[in-house]
Amino acid sequence: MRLSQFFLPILKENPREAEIVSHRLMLRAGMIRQQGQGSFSWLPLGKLVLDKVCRIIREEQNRAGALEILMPTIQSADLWRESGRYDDYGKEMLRIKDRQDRDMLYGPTNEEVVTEIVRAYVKSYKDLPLNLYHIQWKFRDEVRPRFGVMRSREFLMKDAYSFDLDFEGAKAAYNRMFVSYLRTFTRMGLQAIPMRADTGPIGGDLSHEFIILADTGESQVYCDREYLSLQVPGEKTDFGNDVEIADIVKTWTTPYAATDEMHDEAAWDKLGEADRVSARGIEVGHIFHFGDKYSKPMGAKVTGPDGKDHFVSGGSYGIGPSRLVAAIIEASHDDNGIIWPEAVAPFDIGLINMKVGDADCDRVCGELYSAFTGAGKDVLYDDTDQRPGGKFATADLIGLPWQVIVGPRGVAAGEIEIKNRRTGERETLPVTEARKRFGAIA
Ligand code: P5A
Repeated sequence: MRLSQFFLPILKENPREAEIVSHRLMLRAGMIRQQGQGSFSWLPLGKLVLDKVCRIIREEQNRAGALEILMPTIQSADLWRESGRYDDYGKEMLRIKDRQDRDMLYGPTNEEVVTEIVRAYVKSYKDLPLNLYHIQWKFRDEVRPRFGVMRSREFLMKDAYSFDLDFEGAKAAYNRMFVSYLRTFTRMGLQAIPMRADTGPIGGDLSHEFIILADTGESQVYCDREYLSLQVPGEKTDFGNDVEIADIVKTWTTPYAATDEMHDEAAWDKLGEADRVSARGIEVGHIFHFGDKYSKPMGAKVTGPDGKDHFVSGGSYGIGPSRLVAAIIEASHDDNGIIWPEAVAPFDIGLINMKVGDADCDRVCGELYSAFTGAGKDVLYDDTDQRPGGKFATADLIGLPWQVIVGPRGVAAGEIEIKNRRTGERETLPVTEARKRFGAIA
């Protein structure tokens, strides 16, 4: 992508409304545009990152055996009357009427809709286990939308829903999602700690929040320092092996970790002073086991191997991709801007032409651009007539992992410079070496 043809509305000044660094940097880097209270448009740079985050989530959900669907945002109130949540949910739910005066709502979550699907089609235990997920917009009329996309009213959620014959099956499904979440967040360069959590309006008796430690986090959390060095399960993890998965969950739930609402002072006191981490945290995922909370009132049952009817045992599993984009920035930035982990970077390389119009710079940039893109790299080519200082500032602000800098003096000597955004290290290389560095053999 040529920057001259991209839409990157960079802000020079710090936006006054932004209280935390991720909100400030997302606005300054032209990633999002606020459209109303707690409501944002995703501009091209932001959308690229959001898509990369969603891709990782999808890959890990699919790996763990979940199947992608897509459910509507606008739901019928009648379904929610069946589960009993229409009255319980309170003011966070946006209630709407259609032209026939029917009560509708903008989904804050989808337990009812997905249970209706399962009730309609799944009749036998042989059709289980089943885990259906989608990545869809939600609306919650939050009391205090704040911090940009971190706590917005309209936000993206990956929500998965598992259905099993009994508790044992449901627990195995819960465990698979638990392990899948560990892998998902690690792939985004985040260290997420699962913590016992309150179940709130989703309900149930077993729940974990996945928390990123960050000073700007909204939750107070407590955990054993051991979590900071636990090994995250690798790509070869066998999601078909319930025992292996349960073992991983055991390892990740044995040391103490809890959010404020579930904090147990007695257990905490038993930890040595040096092992205690008491910090602020950002909740990026939340998983629930709730058994027959929805299947029973809504009549979602299957015939078991015993020939009898069983209400399916369920759980739901949420990740906030839009919040994650902000959380990644909270965890990875410096004074000059964002530092994207490679897996979610909007582009892999920022190719900077220091003197557009100089025949040699233009030629070398053109060649490198084709070579890098040919090697499968996403490249943002700064071919604008901005001055070099401005180009460097933009490249640092938008945080691409690598900058490849092409200037007239270097080019005359057959050399270019590369800069690693994270370490700040610069290296001068012959052009052919630079190609090789990014997998583009001359
Ligand atoms: C689990 C999936 C649920 O709604 N039902 C379906 C369950 N859980 S949750 O904890 O309430 O939300 C799941 C994740 O969504 C993100 N999230 C938000 N992101 C941005 N702005 C918000 N206002 C917001 N509310 C929730 C979080 O990442 C949360 O873990």
